[in-house]
Amino acid sequence: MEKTLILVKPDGVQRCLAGKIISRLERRGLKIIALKMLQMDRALAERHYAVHTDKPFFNDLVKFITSGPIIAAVLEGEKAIESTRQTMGATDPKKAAPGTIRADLGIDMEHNLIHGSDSPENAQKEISLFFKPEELLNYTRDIDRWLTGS
Ligand code: IDP
Ligand code: MG
Repeated sequence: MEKTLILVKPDGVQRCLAGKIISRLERRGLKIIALKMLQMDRALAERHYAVHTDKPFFNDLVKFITSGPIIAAVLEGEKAIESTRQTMGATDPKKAAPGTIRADLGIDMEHNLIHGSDSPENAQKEISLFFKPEELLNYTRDIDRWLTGS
């Protein structure tokens, strides 16, 4: 089973959309195996967005992601990374497909509500920035039993 990291960004928390965003991912079958609320500091934000260090928007990105509380979660499921990215929609809410979180609820490139890992390598790195291994819970949901008939 694949794991991915999501962050409900400060705009999601401020606009009271955190539950709605997480619910859309849960409805796709993704399983929450870790969850916490925190406010990122600059050091964590710089590590999390290290691939964007040289981009012109890097400073604004770090400023925004550290501007208020966020919710971090690890989601598990088959093709969890792709499935989460699909449900999120394209980076720019104006270009995202209707029905996606960003298209339906996002405002602009900066205020696009959610982060999701984009590859298995990055997912592993990002999960370890936010969670200790023992914070990822291993459990079976009722629906998993129904699906597998076990
Ligand atoms: P992603 O979140 O869809 O994976 P990335 O390219 O990894 O998109 O960029 C990280 C975040 O940086 C985006 O979610 C968005 O908020 C912000 N961002 C990306 N490109 C731009 C830009 O051209 N201008 C302003 N902000 C941007
Ligand atoms: Mg990205």
